[in-house]
Amino acid sequence: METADFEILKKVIENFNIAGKVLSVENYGSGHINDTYLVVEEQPEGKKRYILQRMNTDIFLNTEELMENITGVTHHLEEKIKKRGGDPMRETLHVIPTKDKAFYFRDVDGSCYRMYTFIEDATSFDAVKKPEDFYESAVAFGNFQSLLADYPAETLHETIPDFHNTGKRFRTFLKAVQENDQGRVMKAQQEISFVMNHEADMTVLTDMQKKGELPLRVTHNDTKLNNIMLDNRTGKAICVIDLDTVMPGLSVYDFGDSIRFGANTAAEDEEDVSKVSLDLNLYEMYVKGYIEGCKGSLTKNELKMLPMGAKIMTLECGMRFLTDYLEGDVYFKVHKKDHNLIRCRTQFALVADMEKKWSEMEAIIRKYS
Ligand code: ADP
Ligand code: GN1
Ligand code: MG
Repeated sequence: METADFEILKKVIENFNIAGKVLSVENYGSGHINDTYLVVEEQPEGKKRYILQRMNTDIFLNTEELMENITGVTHHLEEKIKKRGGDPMRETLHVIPTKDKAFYFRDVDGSCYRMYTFIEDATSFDAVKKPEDFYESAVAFGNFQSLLADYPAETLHETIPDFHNTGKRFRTFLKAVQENDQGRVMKAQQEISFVMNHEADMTVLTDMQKKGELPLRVTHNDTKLNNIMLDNRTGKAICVIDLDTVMPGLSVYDFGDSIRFGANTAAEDEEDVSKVSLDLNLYEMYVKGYIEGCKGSLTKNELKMLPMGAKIMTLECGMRFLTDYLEGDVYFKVHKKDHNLIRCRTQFALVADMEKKWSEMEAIIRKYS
């Protein structure tokens, strides 16, 4: 990190209600949305670590509402964790207020920052190392949904409207193709055709929701494996993080997004698509864990639509990467040339593989329902 950036961040940190002297600030994690930093501070009892985030205010337009959601949800979780005898300092995120008792700090240039206590002795994985870890993450995401089942959903702000409205995202995609602002359409012909061939899938879940066939619940909506922390010692998933998109949604979205990311035999940005496939063993582990974590709350229709959730979340995510590629990489962080196009290709290869394995995917759900 440049010295100038370090000095800016040090000044930012002075506004938060922490006591010691800042020793270091480093870029941290591999999220696509916020700028995340690891802060190390010297305190009388030793070194203490924090997470500092410059929130993405181009994506989350209302910081006040975003932080209201996060503090509301974390307080609710804290109470539940205390009641079951857990350790709320490790099992949920903790927002550190500013010296003015606000939940975030707005700098003179408009940048908005928040701080969390660092969850120690735990790791967030970018890929599944052991199948048991994936199972643990499933239990924890299912559990997260159960813990929020009595959260007053009407008090939650929609931090990104229509986040998983796949039909609306399809229309945005069509507009990006039509406008072809960056002249990239020619390079993405095959991927564009893939989306067009899947038009019929786009509204399947939202139509069922509208008809009352799938219930709205308080869901996480971004259930990537690296949005969960696993205890280094016990291997148990201890804390669900990245709560920016906790909003009313469908359980099949949460299930589906985890499968999209964690049950892929390749990384989200693998350049060799022949390495991409759905690992049915990991899929089965996740099905078992998620159904257990949801503690019998999933309806017949929800269970039946879990494979569709996996397919639609993967299709939607690929379409979002493709749209961002066509629009000039304005949404997701990119780290190399054509990064969003590469990511889109892995997602569509995974959709295609799911289609081949559809009957197995359905049979596994029946086994655990
Ligand atoms: P993004 O929205 O950009 O994905 P996240 O909130 O997921 O940002 O944070 C990025 C990464 O930072 C996470 O994947 C995790 O590794 C790490 N992280 C975030 N919050 C904490 C925390 N409280 N304790 C430890 N690590 C954290
Ligand atoms: C983003 O924030 P992060 O990196 O955990 C994105 C998700 C995508 C994911 C793809 C707020 O997740 O919706 O599925 O990238 N989050 C937002 O990896 O758009
Ligand atoms: Mg994240």
